[in-house]
Amino acid sequence: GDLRLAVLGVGMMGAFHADRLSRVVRGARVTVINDARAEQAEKIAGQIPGARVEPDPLAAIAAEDVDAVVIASPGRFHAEQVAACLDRGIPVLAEKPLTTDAESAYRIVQQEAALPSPLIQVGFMRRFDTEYVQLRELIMSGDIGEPLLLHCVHRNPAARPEFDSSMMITDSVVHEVDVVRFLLGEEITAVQVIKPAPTPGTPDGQSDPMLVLLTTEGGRVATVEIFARSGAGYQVRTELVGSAGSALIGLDRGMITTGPGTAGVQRSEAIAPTFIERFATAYTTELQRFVDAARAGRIDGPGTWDGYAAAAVCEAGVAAVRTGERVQVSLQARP
Ligand code: ISE
Repeated sequence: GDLRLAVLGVGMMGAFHADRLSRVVRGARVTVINDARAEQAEKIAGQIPGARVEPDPLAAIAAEDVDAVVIASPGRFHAEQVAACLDRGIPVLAEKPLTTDAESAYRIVQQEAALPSPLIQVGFMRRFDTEYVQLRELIMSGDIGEPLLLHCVHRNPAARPEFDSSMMITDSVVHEVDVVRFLLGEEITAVQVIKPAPTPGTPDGQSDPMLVLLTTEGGRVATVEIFARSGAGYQVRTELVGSAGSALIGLDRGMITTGPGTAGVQRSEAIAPTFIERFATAYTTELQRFVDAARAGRIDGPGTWDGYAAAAVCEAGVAAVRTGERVQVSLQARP
């Protein structure tokens, strides 16, 4: 029968997942909705036929009418909720970050490694985006030569004041951390952060934008420009420079218009307002992959090790923001 899911945390992301799971993804049914805000839980459950609210996240994970869990609660709740899913032995799609620090993420790695088979898929949805997949295939084909440099741009239009420089690393740059590991197929060994003059609206004591330099095992370097508050649409681009050419992904498709500008006739393109529009198809593919794998009893896709490695790099990144130093990343043994 259908995979019966609990969705924990129904803010922007969780509400989107719950909707897609109930209306678009095949073989899935949302039975339980949980959110720390009772009103929000009621509102979302009210939009999903057959879904009920469970106010306690651990009770939602334990519920009899739940076969698998999607965790989209704030990152600080992930460690406990993911562990509870592993305790019960049911599959879990955990939104990024897997957890907020390397130590708790590694505990999850160890807990999962002791099970007969992996149960966690981590929400690195860019791995399901057609352009990232194409870029990876191009690199693997060798047609672009040796991959040398990656330039990543990640601009969010706006953010709440609580979205500080640490969260810019753990919640936003974490995607580039995974993209670099995914595209280059090697671990990141050091992180450095440069803090340009802040954009207006940056909260006191915070840095927005930042330039993050990621160095890999093979000595390759990725630059990441991160804005929480660029003021101008959602823009995520990645350019790979290889020894035999370069490739750029992430120019928004959508409507292109031409019209008069200050320098004559200019061409303009529509920009996705948020990550929901930009990555809608990737999120749906991600959910379908999780549901298919959970029903087949074989979880795949970005896994716990990817979540742990990203947490370790981001922990170093947060230290790099604070100290201004280049911070080394060292990973524990892979089980
Ligand atoms: C958000 O949580 C996401 O995961 C988006 O993909 C990212 O672009 C954004 O910066 C994060 O806040």
